[in-house]
Amino acid sequence: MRIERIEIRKIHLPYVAPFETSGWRELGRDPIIIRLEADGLVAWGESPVGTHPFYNEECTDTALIIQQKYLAPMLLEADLTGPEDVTAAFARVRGNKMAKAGLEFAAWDLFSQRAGKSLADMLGGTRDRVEVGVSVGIQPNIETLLEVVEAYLADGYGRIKLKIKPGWDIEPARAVRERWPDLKLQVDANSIYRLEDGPHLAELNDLNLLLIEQPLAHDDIFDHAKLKPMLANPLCLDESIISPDHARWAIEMNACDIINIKPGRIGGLADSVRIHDMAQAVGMPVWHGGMLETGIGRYFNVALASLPNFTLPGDISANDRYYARDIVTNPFTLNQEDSTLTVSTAVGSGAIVDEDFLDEVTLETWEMRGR
Ligand code: OSB
Ligand code: MG
Repeated sequence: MRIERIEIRKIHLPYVAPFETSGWRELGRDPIIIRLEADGLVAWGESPVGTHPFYNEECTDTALIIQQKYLAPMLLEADLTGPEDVTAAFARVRGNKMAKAGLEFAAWDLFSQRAGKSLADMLGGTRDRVEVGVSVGIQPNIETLLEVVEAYLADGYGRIKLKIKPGWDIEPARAVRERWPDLKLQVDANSIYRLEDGPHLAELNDLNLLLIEQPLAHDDIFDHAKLKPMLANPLCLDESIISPDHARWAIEMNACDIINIKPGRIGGLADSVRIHDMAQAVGMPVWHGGMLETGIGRYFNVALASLPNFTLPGDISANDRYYARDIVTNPFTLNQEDSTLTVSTAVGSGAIVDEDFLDEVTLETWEMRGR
């Protein structure tokens, strides 16, 4: 199949509340929304890039340039037999995984529509609901943190992740654990610590955490392997796992117990499924991370998380935890009885785009047509 037209938009959506990690604080997001036309079909995707290059090396404006100058022309040149061909079509471009992923997601939507199947079926999903939690940003003080966590628990979320950093790690985690002894609780450091901080991180050892996520550098695997024996809580990699090879290296080096899969960070769904399968084969659990996706990206997240080895709750909260108004007319709502989202059974990704609102939040639009 040939793609006939590619439309790329930079948008802005404000969060319902500021989001703060060990490395940045932001009030909203500027992701890239992709629209493809082919064979009389319209398909959508999202590059879940940050506005600034503080999580990984990409940001909205670099992703736009890479898409416009390289990826869109490559995609228009390709004769695709399936969505799996997109990764190969982009292989000459190094890195830039989130720029690639938005286009690859749209190709999955396109081919799912053409096959008359749901995206979850196309990917090999096996469950109709996926368990989810909330990623709670750094708060001004512990009293506020306990209130914020309590409100999410009252909403029906059954798993909480705390963002941590030096000066906001052991005490907040301990305070939440003491207040809710049975809560599914985990922490995420977003690469702020060094190997020398191992003994400090070991102070979390008695808190019965589901996992500790990416304590060391964003591009490190080696030091994580050295840190792991110091920690009683399972060690999970996020930032470092950017390809199936990186996952294999982490597994072979015994650098983690668990892998966080974000299809944006990995460059698409095809390689995310490969990592899922590789981890499953060695008995390593995976879970679905989040990049505060809009409603469009969220449909891809939920479909991917329906695969069998996603056995820990995902950072895939309901749309209203992020945005007062989202760019889809069918946002996800939380199933409060079991802290899940329901996997779409509609043909394609399932996202129904609110094109009027999308126009309102669009900052720039660019298009390219095939020959
Ligand atoms: O490290 O998991 C992360 C958001 C942006 C960048 C990195 C991360 C996050 C989150 C949010 O933790 C998860 C979500 O989308 O709810
Ligand atoms: Mg993380």
